[in-house]
Amino acid sequence: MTTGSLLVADLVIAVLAAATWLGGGAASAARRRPLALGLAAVALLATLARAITITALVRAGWWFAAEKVLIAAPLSLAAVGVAGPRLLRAPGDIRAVAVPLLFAGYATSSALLVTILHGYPASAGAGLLAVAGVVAATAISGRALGARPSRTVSRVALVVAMAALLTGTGLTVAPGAAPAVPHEHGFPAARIADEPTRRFTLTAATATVDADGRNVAAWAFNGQVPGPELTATVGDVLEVTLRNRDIGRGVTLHWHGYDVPNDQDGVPGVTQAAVRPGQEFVYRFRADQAGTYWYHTHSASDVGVRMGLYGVLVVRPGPVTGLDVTVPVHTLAGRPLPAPRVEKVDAGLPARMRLINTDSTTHRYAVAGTAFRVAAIDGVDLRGPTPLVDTAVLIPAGGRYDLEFTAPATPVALFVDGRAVYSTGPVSTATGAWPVLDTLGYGATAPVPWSRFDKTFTLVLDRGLDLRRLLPRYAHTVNGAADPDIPPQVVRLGDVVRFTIVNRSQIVHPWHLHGHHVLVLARDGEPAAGSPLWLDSFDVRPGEVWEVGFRADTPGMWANHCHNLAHADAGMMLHLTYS
Ligand SMILES: [Cu+2]
Repeated sequence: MTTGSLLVADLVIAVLAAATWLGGGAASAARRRPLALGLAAVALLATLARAITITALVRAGWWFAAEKVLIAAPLSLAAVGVAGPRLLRAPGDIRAVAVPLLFAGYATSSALLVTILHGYPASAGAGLLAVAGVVAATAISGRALGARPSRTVSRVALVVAMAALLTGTGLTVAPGAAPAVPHEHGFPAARIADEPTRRFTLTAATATVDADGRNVAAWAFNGQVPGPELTATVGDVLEVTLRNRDIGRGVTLHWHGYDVPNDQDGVPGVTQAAVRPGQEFVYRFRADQAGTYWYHTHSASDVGVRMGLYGVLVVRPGPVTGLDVTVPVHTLAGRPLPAPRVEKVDAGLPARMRLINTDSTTHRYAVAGTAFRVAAIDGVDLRGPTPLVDTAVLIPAGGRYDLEFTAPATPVALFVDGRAVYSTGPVSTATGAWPVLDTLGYGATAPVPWSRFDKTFTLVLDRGLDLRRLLPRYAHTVNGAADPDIPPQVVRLGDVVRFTIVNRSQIVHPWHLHGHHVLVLARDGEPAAGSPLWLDSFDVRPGEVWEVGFRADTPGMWANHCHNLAHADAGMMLHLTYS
C-alpha cells in the first residue's frame, strides 16, 4: 500500500470512528438500544484499526504521523478507555452510556479536525485546544442529558483552553515574513552588446481568440494564445520588450526553467515591479542553455497563465535538421489547446517533439506508431536514453519532455490524455492502458556530483487553516505556514543544498524552484537509478518524499513554489535567498 493510500485509509477510518461514536451517543440518548450498541461496536473497531494505520504512517515518515501520534492517539485511547468499560457493563438503561459515547465522539472528532485544519507540524497549542473542546462539548452534552454538572470538568476545560491560547496553536504566530528584495545587480549590458541579439516585443492585452473552434475571452501576447514562439540559438542574446496594454492585474515574464540572472526572473515584488497598463520592461539575457522552455506571466500568475499569458521558448544548439515540433498543451476556457495538427513527414527524417505542459495539473502523453526516446527533460539532455514502445509519459505542470524518433513510413500520432494532438497520418490506437515511464529508472546512471550537503531543508506540503489574514482561508501550506509567512531558505554562494519535499496532502504538488535545476537524489527512500535528472518541475504525489540537491550558484532571491498556480496563490510559495 502506498503512503498516499494509507493517508486516505487513515482519514476514512478516522471519519468513520468519529461518526459512529457520535451516532452511538445520539442513539443511546434516544434509547435506541440495538442501534446504539451496533454503532458503538463499529466505532470501537474503527478506533482500534487506527492503531494499524498510524503505525504504518510512522514507518513511512514522522511527517505523515506527527499529530496523529501526539494528539489523535491519546484522544482515541481516552475515547476507548471511557466508553469501552461502560459499554461492556451493558447497562439496563442504554441512556446511561450516552455521555461516554458522545465523549468518545468528541475526542475522535477533535483529533480529526486537528489533522484537517492544522496538519503538520503538531503543536502543543493545537493539542490543548482539541482537549478543551472535547471537555467543553462533553460538559454541555451532559448537562443537556440531565447528568449532574461537574465543577471539576468545567474547571479542567477552562484551564486547558487558557493553556492552549497561551501556548499558541502555531496558526496565529507569524514567523518572520519573507522580505521583498529589490534587485540590486543589473545584467552588465556592455558585456553582451556585441553579441548576436534576437529582439522580440510581447504586448499583453485582453483579446478574443479561437480555442478549439470557439471564440473565447483571453489574455494574450500579441493577440494570440499561446504567445509567439521565441526561438534562439545558443550564444544569442535575447532581448524581449514586454508591454502591457490593458491587463489590470499587471504582467511580467518569467522564463520557466531558464536559469537567468535574478533580475530577469520576472517575479513581481521580488525581482521587479509588475508591468502595469501603459508600462513596459525590457528583459535581456544570454541564451546559453539549449532546450525546451516556456515563458509566462508571474503577476497574478494563476489567472494570468490560465487566461493565456504564456508561450514557448526554444533554444537550439544549431540549425534544425529534420522535424522539430513544439506542443505546448494548455486548457483555455475549458477547451484543449493546441488544435490537432496533421503533417506529412518523409520517412527516415529525425524527429523531435517538444512537449510542454503549461497547465496547472499533470497531463499524460503517448506517442503511437513508433519507438521513441525521451531525449531531454526540462531542457536537460538525458544520459543514455533507451528506446520505448507503447509507453506513456506523465508531464507535471510546467514540465517539458523532448521525445526523439526517426520518422517511419507509417503514420505516427501524439495523444494527450487520449486526444490526438499531432499526427503524420491516420492512427487509431487506444493508449489509455499503456504503462507509464518511471523516469527515475530510465537511462544510464552517473554518480551524484556531491558527497556532502552544506544545507538541508525539509518542506512538508499540507493544507491548513490560515488565520493570519483578515479573512481566514484554507491555505496550501509548507511546514504549517502559508505565503507570505513561510520563512525564507537562506543559502550562501557555493553551498550544496538538499531539499527533502514531503507531500502529506491528498493532492499532487508540482514543485518548481526558480533559478536552479535540481538533481533528483531519491524518491521514497529509493535512490534515483537512471540517467541524472536535472529538473525544474516535478510532481510530488500524495504520500511521496523526494530528495533533490543543487549547488547554490545563482545569487539573488528566488521563488520556490508549487506550480499548480492556484496552490501557489493559496499559500504554497516561499523564497530561496542568498546571504
Ligand atoms: Cu500544489
